[in-house]
Amino acid sequence: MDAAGPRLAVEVVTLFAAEVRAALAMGVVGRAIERGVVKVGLEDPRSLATDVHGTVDDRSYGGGPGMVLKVEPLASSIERAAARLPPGSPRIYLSAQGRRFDQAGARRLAGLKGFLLLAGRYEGVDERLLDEVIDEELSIGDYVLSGGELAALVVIDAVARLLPGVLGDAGSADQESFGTLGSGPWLDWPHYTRPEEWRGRRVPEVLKSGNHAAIRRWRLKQALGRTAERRPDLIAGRELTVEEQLLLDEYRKERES
Ligand code: 4FV
Repeated sequence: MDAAGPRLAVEVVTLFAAEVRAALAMGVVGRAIERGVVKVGLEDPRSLATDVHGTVDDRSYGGGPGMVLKVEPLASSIERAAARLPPGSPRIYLSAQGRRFDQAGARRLAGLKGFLLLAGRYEGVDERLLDEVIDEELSIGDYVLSGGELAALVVIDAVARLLPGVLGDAGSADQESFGTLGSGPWLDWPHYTRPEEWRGRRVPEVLKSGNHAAIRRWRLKQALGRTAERRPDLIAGRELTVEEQLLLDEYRKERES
């Protein structure tokens, strides 16, 4: 950790601190934490439960299945963890009711000095906690998880990759899906490595040509074509450059033939 401290400080409030810590120790995120670029703190609300049993959940007012996380242990854990973060760090609850998390959201969080993630369990948390101490809700997708931990790990991974020095060569974060190749958040182009031929399938000649302009053009064409085919919602309403429109038309013609 250099004197200036971490580039990004994250606090995760979770009942499964050990599991989150273990999952964070993988790959580029694990290295970013080792190198002190990212600092991740963990806070377990059970340690702040007010009764001898360490109770953090209770039955739901109004009845119904499942338990709800109690407001007191969560509020004090959030406030204790937030005290370790740079002032103004947003407190984010991961839930299916949240704003959809995407690459633009990852770029926004990567621009901050710190943020707190609350990982719920059971049916969720007492709504008053969200009203009182949570700044925003984020969702990683329209499905219900049994806990917010996996969503918290998704957010930390997507954000950490955007921090300077975390990915091998600086440019690679830009040159990915939803990166900034050309004018838009296009899907990724196909990747190949040795062998040159596998089960009669050859690596596209252009990629072995060494002609970087032709390679860039081929990759942009693939990114545009695959985006138009698989995620037309990402292209709809976007102003393509003249070159991009040409490449997309070319891609479509080649697909028809
Ligand atoms: C979720 C999602 C999600 C809510 C109750 C965990 C669950 C339990 N988080 N995107 N979809 N969270 O389903 O982020 O607390």
